[in-house]
Amino acid sequence: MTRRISLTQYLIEQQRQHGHIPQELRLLIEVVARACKRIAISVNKGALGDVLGTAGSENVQGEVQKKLDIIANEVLIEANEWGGHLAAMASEEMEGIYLVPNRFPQGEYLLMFDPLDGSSNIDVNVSIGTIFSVLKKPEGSKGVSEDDFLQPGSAQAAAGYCVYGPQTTLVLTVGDGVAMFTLDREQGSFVLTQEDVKIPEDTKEFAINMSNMRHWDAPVKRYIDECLAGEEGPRGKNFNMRWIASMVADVHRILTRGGVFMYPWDKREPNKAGKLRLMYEANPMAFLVEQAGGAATNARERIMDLKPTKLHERVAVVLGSKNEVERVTRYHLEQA
Ligand code: AHM
Ligand code: MG
Repeated sequence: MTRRISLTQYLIEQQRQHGHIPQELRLLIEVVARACKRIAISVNKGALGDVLGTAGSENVQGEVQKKLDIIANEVLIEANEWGGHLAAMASEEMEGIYLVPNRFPQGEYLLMFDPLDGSSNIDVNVSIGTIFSVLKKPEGSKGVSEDDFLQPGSAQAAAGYCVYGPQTTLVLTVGDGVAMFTLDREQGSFVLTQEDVKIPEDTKEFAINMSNMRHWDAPVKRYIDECLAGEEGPRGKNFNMRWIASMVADVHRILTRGGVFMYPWDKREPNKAGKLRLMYEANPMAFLVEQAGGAATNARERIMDLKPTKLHERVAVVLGSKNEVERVTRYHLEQA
C-alpha cells in the first residue's frame, strides 16, 4: 500500500528537511486547514443546514452578504484567534483589521482571507472556496495597524486556497512549490495528493466573463478576438473557454491542466482597478501560480510587486500559463 501523507506529516517533514516552515507558521496553516474542514461541512449541508441565501447585510464593498460568507468568516476567526500564532486578521467581510483579543497570546503573523469566494455560486451548488494569504508583522512595529498589512505579495510567507467542489481540496505554497491535499471525509484529514504542481507554459483554454466584452479595453479585446479566430486566425489554433465565476475553481483548473484567467479592468469602473481584491484574492493566487511556474500580472506589472495602498484595494488580474499571460501583458504595454 502506498504511504498516505497527511497535511500535518507533510508540514513536519518540510520543516525537518528544509527548515523553512517555522513552528508558528505550521500551526497557522493547520488551523486554517481545520477551519476549512468546518466550512466544508457547512457547505455540504446546503439546504438542510440553513446556510443558503442572503444574510440581509452588506459588506464594506457594498456587496450583499450570503449566510455562508458570514459563517465562513466567523469560523476562520474563531479557529485562529486563540492559538498564539497571529497578531491580527483581515477579511473581505470586515471593514477594518481584526486584532487578536488581549486575553490570547499574540503571535508574529498576519492572516488575510476571502472566507467564501464565488458567493454567487453558493445557492446553485457550484464550487466555491476559501482563499488565504499569510504575512509576517513588520519587525519592530509595536501593536498592529492596517499599515502593517500593506506589504507587497512578494512578502507572503504562505498562501493557499481550499476549493469546496465534488472534492474538498486544499492547495498550499510556503514558497517552495505547490502541493495539493484532498480531504478524506471518512478520516477527517487532508491527504497529500499532488506535489510539485506545474502549470504548462502554453494553453488552448481561456477564462473570462464574456458578457463584459463591450466594456473591455482594446488589448483585452484583441487577445480574445485572436483566440476566437481559431486555427484560421493569427494564433493558428482553436481555443476553448471556461468561466465558473468562482476564482478558486477557475484557478484550480488552471493549476491542474493550464489555461489563462482574466478579470481585467473595464470601462464600467473608470476609477477602480478591477473587480478582484489585491490582498486576499490576487496576491495569494499569484503566489501559487508563480510557484507552479505560471505568471500573474495586472496586465502591465507583476501582481506580487504592487505596493498596496489600502486593505480592500482592487486590481486587474491576468494569471496562468506563462506564455499567454506574457502575451496579454505585452498587448497592454504596446498600447501604452
Ligand atoms: P466574491 O469574492 O464576492 O465571491 O467575488 C469574486 C468572484 C470571483 O470568484 C470570480 O472570479 C468573480 O467574482 C466572478 O465575477 P462575475 O460574476 O462578474 O463573473
Ligand atoms: Mg472573493
